[in-house]
Amino acid sequence: MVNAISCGARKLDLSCPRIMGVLNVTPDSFSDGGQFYRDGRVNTDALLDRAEQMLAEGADILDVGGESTRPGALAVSETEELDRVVTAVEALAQHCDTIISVDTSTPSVMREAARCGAGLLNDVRGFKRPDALQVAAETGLALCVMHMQGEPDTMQAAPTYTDVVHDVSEFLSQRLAEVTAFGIDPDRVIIDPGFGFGKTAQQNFELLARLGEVCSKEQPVLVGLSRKSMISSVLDRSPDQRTYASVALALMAVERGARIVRVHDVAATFDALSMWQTLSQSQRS
Ligand code: 8Y7
Repeated sequence: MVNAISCGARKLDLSCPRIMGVLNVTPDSFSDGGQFYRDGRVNTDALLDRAEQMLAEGADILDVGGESTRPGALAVSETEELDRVVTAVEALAQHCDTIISVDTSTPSVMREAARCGAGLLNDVRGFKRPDALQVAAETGLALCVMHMQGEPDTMQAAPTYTDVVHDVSEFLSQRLAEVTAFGIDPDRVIIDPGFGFGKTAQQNFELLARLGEVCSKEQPVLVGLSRKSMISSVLDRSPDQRTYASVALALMAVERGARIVRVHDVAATFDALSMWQTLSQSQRS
């Protein structure tokens, strides 16, 4: 089991579960869209305030995204995405002492983000765009490789699997082999089953129930369950009313072996995971 991940100049110690806080610089992300990006520009002051708050609350990584991948989201041009991400990463790298992750599938954005001080490339498309893997390899940064069936616009139409856990697991193993064949050290790679990306609510819950099977590999597993619509398949809650359910899902994922959770509600998640960590140490001693 890999116990630390090299994120460029920084190392992420994974001896306890880690929290990735979500910071979208988009006008239209489903949960925090428009907060830090309005009228065609990044609101750097608001972004830095929120970043500082998340770090104070216990975030270990900040995940910056310039493209919304929610179904039906507006397409963003490469120049626009570059501008959003570069502005945000430059500001965060200057002011915050933390690992900056960039949520992108665009090779030019990966390259520029690395130049501005990012430590982790988080690609929901699994580095499948032409040149993505080559560019990611050249940056020397860590990679989060995620499973998605289909493309954001159509992925929820009719997701089908023989066995969702087996299929996702196989995909991640294959992709890991392809990534390392590009010369990327396995200690730079995180894997992610991609909750909500081409999966029905039932498939998402099955994936969570059997997450241990995905976590049995060498690579650390990251999960994003925060405020996702699988919650609304059980409870009638708008995204900003999904905090308690999200904390419960994060805890269940960590209990099954996930090492990093991507969340909107850092403070609540930190308290819950601190209890988990304390309990797991008591069991050992
Ligand atoms: C995930 C993610 C999103 C996830 C990773 C949302 C960018 C949708 N979800 N990245 N990104 N894993 N690695 O609901 O599950 O936050 S965006």
